[in-house]
Amino acid sequence: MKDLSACATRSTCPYCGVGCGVLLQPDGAGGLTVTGDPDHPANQGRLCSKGSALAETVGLSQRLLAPLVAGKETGWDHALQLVADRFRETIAEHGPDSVAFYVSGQLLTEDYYVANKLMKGFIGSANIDTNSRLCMASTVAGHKRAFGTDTVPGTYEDLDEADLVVLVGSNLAWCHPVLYQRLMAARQARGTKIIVVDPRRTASCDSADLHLPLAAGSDVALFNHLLSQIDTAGLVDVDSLTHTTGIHEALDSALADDVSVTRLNPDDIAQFCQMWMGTEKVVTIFSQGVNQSSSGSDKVNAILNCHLATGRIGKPGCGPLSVTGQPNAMGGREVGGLANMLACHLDIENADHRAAVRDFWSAPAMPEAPGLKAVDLFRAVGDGRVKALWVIHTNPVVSMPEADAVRDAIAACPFTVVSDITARTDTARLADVLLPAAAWAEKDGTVTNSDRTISRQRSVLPAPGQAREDWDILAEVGRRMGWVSAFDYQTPGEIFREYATLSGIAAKFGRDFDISGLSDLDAVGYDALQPTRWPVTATRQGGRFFADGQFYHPDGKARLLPVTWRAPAAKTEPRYPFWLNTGRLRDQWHTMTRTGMSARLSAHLPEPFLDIHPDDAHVTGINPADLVQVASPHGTSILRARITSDVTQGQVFAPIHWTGETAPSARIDAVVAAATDPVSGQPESKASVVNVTRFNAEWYGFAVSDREMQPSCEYWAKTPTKTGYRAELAGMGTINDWQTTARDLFGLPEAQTTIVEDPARGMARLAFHEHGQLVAALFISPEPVAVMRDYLATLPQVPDLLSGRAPADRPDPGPVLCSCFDVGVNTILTAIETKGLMSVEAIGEALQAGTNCGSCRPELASLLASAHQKEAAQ
Ligand SMILES: Nc1nc2c(c(=O)[nH]1)N[C@H]1C(S)=C(S)[C@@H](COP(=O)(O)OP(=O)(O)OC[C@H]3O[C@@H](n4cnc5c(=O)[nH]c(N)nc54)[C@H](O)[C@@H]3O)O[C@H]1N2
Ligand SMILES: Nc1nc2c(c(=O)[nH]1)N[C@H]1C(S)=C(S)[C@@H](COP(=O)(O)OP(=O)(O)OC[C@H]3O[C@@H](n4cnc5c(=O)[nH]c(N)nc54)[C@H](O)[C@@H]3O)O[C@H]1N2
Ligand code: SF4
Ligand SMILES: [Mo]
Repeated sequence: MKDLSACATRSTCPYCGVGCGVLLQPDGAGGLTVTGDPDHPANQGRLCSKGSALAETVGLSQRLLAPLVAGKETGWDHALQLVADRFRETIAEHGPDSVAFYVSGQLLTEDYYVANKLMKGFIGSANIDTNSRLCMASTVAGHKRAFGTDTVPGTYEDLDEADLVVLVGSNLAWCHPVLYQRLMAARQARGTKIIVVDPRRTASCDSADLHLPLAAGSDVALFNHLLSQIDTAGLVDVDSLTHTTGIHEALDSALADDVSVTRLNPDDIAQFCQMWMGTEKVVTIFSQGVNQSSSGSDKVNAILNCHLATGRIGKPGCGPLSVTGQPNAMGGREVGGLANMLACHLDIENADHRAAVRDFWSAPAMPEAPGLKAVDLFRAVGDGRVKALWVIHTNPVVSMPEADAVRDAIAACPFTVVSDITARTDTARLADVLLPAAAWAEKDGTVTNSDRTISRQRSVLPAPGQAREDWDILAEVGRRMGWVSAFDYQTPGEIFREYATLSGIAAKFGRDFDISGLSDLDAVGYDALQPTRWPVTATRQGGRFFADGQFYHPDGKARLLPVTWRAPAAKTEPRYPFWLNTGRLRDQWHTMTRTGMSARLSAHLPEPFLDIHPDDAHVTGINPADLVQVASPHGTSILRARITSDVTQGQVFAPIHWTGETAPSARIDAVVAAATDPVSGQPESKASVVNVTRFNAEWYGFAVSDREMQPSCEYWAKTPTKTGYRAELAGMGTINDWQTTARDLFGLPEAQTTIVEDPARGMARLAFHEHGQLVAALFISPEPVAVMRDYLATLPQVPDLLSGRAPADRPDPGPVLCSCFDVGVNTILTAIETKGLMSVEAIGEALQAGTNCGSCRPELASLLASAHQKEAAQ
């Protein structure tokens, strides 16, 4: 491969918190080449499937290119003056707490800093919260309670040196794939043991030594049991105890808990404890299965208790490691993005901290109390307390729990501003003012990843149309609201310098976050900034925290916290007998506004689904490929049933990615309840109670076309293909004229049609040609349509369209498993069978699958295992 590093620009992947370095090379025609940066410490050249497909997401087809006011294009002057005036008027009339910002862990640190300064220092309200409330808030609360500050003690290198890695509520294989590959490399090299604690069997279980499918929300009971076993075995570390308080209270609570609420096999629990206690170098990685819970903060402290009691923290190869979700989730925590924090890990409720920030900013008005946290913030929008709202870089109509109520609240808000890169989101569609933001490859700034490494994001493409960077838009609104000198920024580098200087002041209060060593970075230095792990001071750079026994509570000690298991907030009952768990898919990013543009990424799992256990499917009369309706007191969602024992009985699982743009009846957060953790305010996105019934559609359809479709039936889900779009459809009511329906769907009033119809059986197959070329097809059936979808999606290269079956010489590849080389499940299964392939490596040699980014290797392994199992059974 050509060495790009010499001429390419170094930047950072805009997706997950692993924070992989990328090399970007513009092609001069608006496109890019994206490869992994071999010199970045987070990934050493590796990228996952999403990172590898970044170049496919920079096109302008979906971009918002000009400000819109009431849906009409306008210039910046008009739009920004309107925003500044309306916010100023609302504040003048109703006070500073009548306005709010809702921002994102995907903002760059510089964007985030300006948003916070504007709201907390100048508007004088703390009503700025972020989607990190849905993501990291419980970890922040847990860290602060244990350590006195929100510090991640360890580093990624700990994964190379650990002997046991426990994944708690983390599907690392799909959500932090490059870290997972690092773990796999360590396992290969040193035999690292892996335990997965997750109610669901995930791709991360494929290489695990032990999987504990615990009952939803029962993690505290499991880790309390471990703590009591640690005590019984005499493994509490006496030396470490001199640096902590609270061991007795924590043990009392632990002993009072009953591990049977986990509903785990006692032998598995014993094995878990033995492995944990018997291994000095243990890293406990945790993520949303821990955080997104009404006892999320207690789950975090239950885990931290075990590490603190054994002194397994801050030393090579051991410690708790919270993996962050978004690319700058960590930066947002540092910069005070949450409504209860100030910049640089200072606390809003601490008068000395407030005074220091006020003086530094020369701030006219500082709030004295925390602002509204996300769930309460949207409730305040709903009941009219918040009258002007600015949503930046997030899509709450899709991602907030009780999403229909959030949608209605935003729709009714007197003044809503949305900054996004596209107008095609459920939230952007509700904006009074829609502002075009510059996208990832067009903006400059910094992000911090899960192990405290600050990396530069660098712009390599010009911002299209009128698009501007988020910090720039925010600063101009600040100036137009009257604070000219405070927001007189010309470059993100100036903002970063100011922030680094403030961190030096914060350090005087004994705070951990100190990057004052970067406060005199000039423009050239900022441009050239290499990945740097904080702290960065005159005397210290990077490294681990806490090995020295120094913590950030006033007495310098850590706290072990007494925590007690609590069941999830919702309770199952005959009307709502199932627990609904939600989470992520390998190849999609959240609400799909970017990954959804890549046909390759969309081919992995192209339709929203609900995983349900075979016994539950049997009882509810659900067959494979049926549509099901999931209902809660808050809303409903229609999804395709997948019958699988990956979920336990009584539990169902749905992915979070589908939206009004891609599958309007499948927004799963419409169903999810907005119960929150009392300490962190984080919603319980993983344990709602629901009812599941068969959705008795009267007809089902599958459509392919070379253009976008406009479905308008009860259920549809639309995905791009390499040559156009494919869609699943289902509806109620009898349709007599399929031809007219199909013409409307495809926008093809004139095209030549071939129809094969069997009205008695409710079947229809329609093909449309333009200029002799096949351009669209629709298959209708009274049952879920049985056609070879992945073959049909190669339209127009489909010789015998209306049979819906692939000819023998062009077999149906099946759903794409390896998105880098576009290799389908059927192709792999055939190769395993005909070529006698015995390993993932052999599949790679035969088909290339799994040899680039490696994200599909866990799935290849499980496909191989099931194929061989089947063979053995024959
Ligand atoms: N492909 C992809 N990667 C991503 C993202 C994406 O959208 N797509 N988003 C990024 C973001 S912002 C985040 S926050 C991370 C999230 O990364 P993860 O937290 O790894 O992902 P999730 O799928 O949300 O949830 C993890 C697991 O928690 C389990 N779980 C549910 N309830 C419980 C419980 O009570 N206890 C335990 N122990 N486990 C439970 C679920 O079954 C699920 O498998 O991923 C990041 N990476
Ligand atoms: N049920 C359930 N709900 C969940 C979760 C779950 O596990 N279960 N997970 C939660 C978590 S952890 C998270 S992080 C959230 C994520 O949820 P969201 O933050 O709502 O999802 P995204 O799709 O990442 O939204 C980002 C938006 O920013 C836009 N954008 C992209 N680049 C830019 C830019 O440079 N500037 C601006 N201004 N806009 C830009 C995108 O087009 C998109 O509309 O979802 C949460 N919701
Ligand atoms: S693991 Fe994948 S999504 Fe995450 S930063 Fe790396 S390349 Fe991007
Ligand atoms: Mo997240």
